[in-house]
Amino acid sequence: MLGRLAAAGLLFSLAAPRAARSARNLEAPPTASAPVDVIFDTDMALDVDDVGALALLHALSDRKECRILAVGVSESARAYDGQWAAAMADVINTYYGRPEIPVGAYRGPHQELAERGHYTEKTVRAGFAHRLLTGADAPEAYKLYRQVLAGRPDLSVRMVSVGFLTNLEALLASGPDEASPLGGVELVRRKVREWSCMGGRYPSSDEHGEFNLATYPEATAYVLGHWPTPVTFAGFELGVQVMTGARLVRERDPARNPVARAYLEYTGGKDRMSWDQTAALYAVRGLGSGGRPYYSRVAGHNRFELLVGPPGRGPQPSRNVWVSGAEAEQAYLVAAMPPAELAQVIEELMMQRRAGGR
Ligand SMILES: [Ca+2]
Repeated sequence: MLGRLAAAGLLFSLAAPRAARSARNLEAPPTASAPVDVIFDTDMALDVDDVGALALLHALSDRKECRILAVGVSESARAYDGQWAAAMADVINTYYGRPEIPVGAYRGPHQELAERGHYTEKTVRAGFAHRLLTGADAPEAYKLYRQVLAGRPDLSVRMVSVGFLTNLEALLASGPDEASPLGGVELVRRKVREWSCMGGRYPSSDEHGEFNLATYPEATAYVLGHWPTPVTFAGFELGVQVMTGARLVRERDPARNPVARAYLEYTGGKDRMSWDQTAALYAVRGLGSGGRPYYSRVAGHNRFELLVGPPGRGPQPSRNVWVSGAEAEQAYLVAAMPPAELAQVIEELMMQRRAGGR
């Protein structure tokens, strides 16, 4: 592994922050004082923490802390995972009483992955109400995001991504359309306040990268090189310590609650790491809530490097490296409470009974 790293040549690196350092720095993290508008971008079928994150956002919506404007699936709708992920997202939205939340899908090329999200197919087929049957029927996510962003006040939307950056690449690369005369970068600059990204490892990954950033490395390089707003990263090392799901499966009925069902299908009832929930929680509550600090942040920027690796199957090798700098518009999160306490905060939201439901 080390030999491969030493032999790897740096092809190019991107991701120096381009946004102007102005009032939009990271000194004003989100607070719980007003509902936070979020777009949730997910690779839901590959792991179950995406389900936990979307459930958490619905719980926070029931508490009037956020609004979910749209959900986008970052796996290609041409492939198994993307087809079922979109239906799974619709199942969850419908369960929480928000079937109107639009669900979009990525339509670009599919990166073949060894693991497949069978839990989504099993849960969707288990009889939970939903209208969207497959990602193939969903609108293209970046177009959906353009529509949603164009209709929102300036600097009001928080983007939450907990999977691949395929949709965000398509959004940034998009040109004017019927939704907006603005190009993608300018539309994001105008409408998005901050991007909360589960991706990368901090202060640096090895040459295998982190799954979300490394599976579509060209998309990652493009997005990190062009994203025009503050970004806060929740890294692998944060969520890997935060174990949730077992209590959810024990105390909620998997026959009635699709979140519990998805966890049961994926984990068999055991706890699972909570990578995606850490980013979703930050997007809505910022560094803490109710006088309880969840996180602290390390300022700087995330340098993403595409490496020259041995020819073979799979994506090009990549890694991320944190470059510290107090004036930067990016940060990564560090837990400010013991992982078990953060897990309790997250799991209680995942378990929160839906408004008017059981
Ligand atoms: Ca994910």
